[in-house]
Amino acid sequence: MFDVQFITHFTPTITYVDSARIALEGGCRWIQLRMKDASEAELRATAIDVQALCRQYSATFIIDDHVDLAKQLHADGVHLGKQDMPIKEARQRLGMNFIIGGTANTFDDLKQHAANGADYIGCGPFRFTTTKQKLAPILGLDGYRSILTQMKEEGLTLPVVGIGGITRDDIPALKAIGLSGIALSSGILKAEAPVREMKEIIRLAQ
Ligand code: TZP
Ligand code: MG
Repeated sequence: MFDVQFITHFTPTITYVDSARIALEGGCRWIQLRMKDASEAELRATAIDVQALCRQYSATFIIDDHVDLAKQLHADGVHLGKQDMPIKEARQRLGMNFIIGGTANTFDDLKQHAANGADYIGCGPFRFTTTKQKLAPILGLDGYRSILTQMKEEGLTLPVVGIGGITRDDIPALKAIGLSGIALSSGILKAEAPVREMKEIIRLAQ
């Protein structure tokens, strides 16, 4: 199974909750609530609504950055970047019953996250995207091949999800090189028919 994670992102036309609903209606079963620059109150209220939706669809619900909120709400997990709470500390706070994802831009990042107890890695960027600021160097397929080869050499087996500028057309190649899945945002939010786009992505991921 090739996993598909939908990551929310601010748009002037689709609310965070509606975007999660779109992804779920399109068959996605893994939502990451990412709300850069939102107030604590807005984040919390949205998280409660998105979590309820995810429960309706039996989907996994994880929150970007906010470990304590994830714990309070009994979310399924968190996703942490290199500037966020260290994964080791998050694991201490959350215990083993939460999913902890970590962002890696290099094999060294990945290795460190694995040693610190990450459950999966979001690895990228695959290509340029405006969804994230201060983007790390582009990996492309060759970057992933190199990271996946080094993982094999060192016996690391945790799931690696590709991220950054991924569209439906990339799925066959990303599957073929051995990634565990993809995480995407604008590929859905900027699509003409977002639910249909997610359906197509889920179909290609099967
Ligand atoms: N990190 C790199 S890209 C990204 C994050 C969190 C968001 C998803 O990007 P895209 O290009 O909109 O799918
Ligand atoms: Mg972060």
